[in-house]
Amino acid sequence: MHHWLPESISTYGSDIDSVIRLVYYLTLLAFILMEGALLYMIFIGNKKKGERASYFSGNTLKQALWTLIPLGIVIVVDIYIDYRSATTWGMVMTGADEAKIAVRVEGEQFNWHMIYPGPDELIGTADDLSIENVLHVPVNRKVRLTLTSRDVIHSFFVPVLRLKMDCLPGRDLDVWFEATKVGEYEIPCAELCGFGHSGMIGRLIVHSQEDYDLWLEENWPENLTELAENKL
Ligand SMILES: [Cu+2]
Repeated sequence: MHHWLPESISTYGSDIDSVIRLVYYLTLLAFILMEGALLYMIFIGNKKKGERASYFSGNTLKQALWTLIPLGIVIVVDIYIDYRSATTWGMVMTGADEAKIAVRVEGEQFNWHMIYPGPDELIGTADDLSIENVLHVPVNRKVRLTLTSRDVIHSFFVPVLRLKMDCLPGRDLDVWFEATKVGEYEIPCAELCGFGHSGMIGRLIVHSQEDYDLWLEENWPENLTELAENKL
C-alpha cells in the first residue's frame, strides 16, 4: 500500500511512516464519504426531468449545524492525530544532545557545507573540516546535525531518514538521526531557494564503523590534530 514511500533507513522512520499512514487513511475516508455523497446527489437523489425541485424555508439552527457538525468532526480528528503523533514528534525533536557525533550543516545557494569539528570536537577551530555536499556518518550511531543557512531559507531533507528541517539564516536548529543501513543516499534542498534550487543536492554516505574510522584517519592527519591541541 505504501510502496511509493522511499526506503526507510532511520531508527524513527517507521514511527514517522505510521503517522503518514494515519493521516492518509483518515483523508482517504473523508474523500470517499464526501465524493460518495456528491455522486449520490448527482446521479441517484436527483429529480426526474420536468419535475419541480423541492424548496425549503430557512432555519438558522439547521443551517448552522451543517457547518458546526463537520467542524466538530474535524477538530476531534485533529486532536486524535495530535495525540497519536505526539510521542513520535517528541522523540524526533528532542534527544539531539545525546549524540556523540556532531556535524554543522550550512546551506548556501546552492550547496550544503558539511562542517566537521575534528578531533577536538569543537567547531570554529583549526582542525575543522568543511566538505561540500557530502555528509559522512557511521551506521547505527546517533548523529546530531546543527542546521543553519548563510543566505536564504533552505530545507535539509533526507527522504530515506524521514528527516526534514528548515535551515534558517541567523538561527541554529539541532536535529538528530541514526542510520541503520550502509549506503549512499540523496540530500535534496526542499525549499525553493533560487534559480539553482533544483541542483542543490547533497549525498549522505553511511559507512560501516570500520570504514568510518578509516575515513576519520585519512581526514585528520597527525599534525592537524596536534595543531588543534596546541590551540586549546
Ligand atoms: Cu536550497
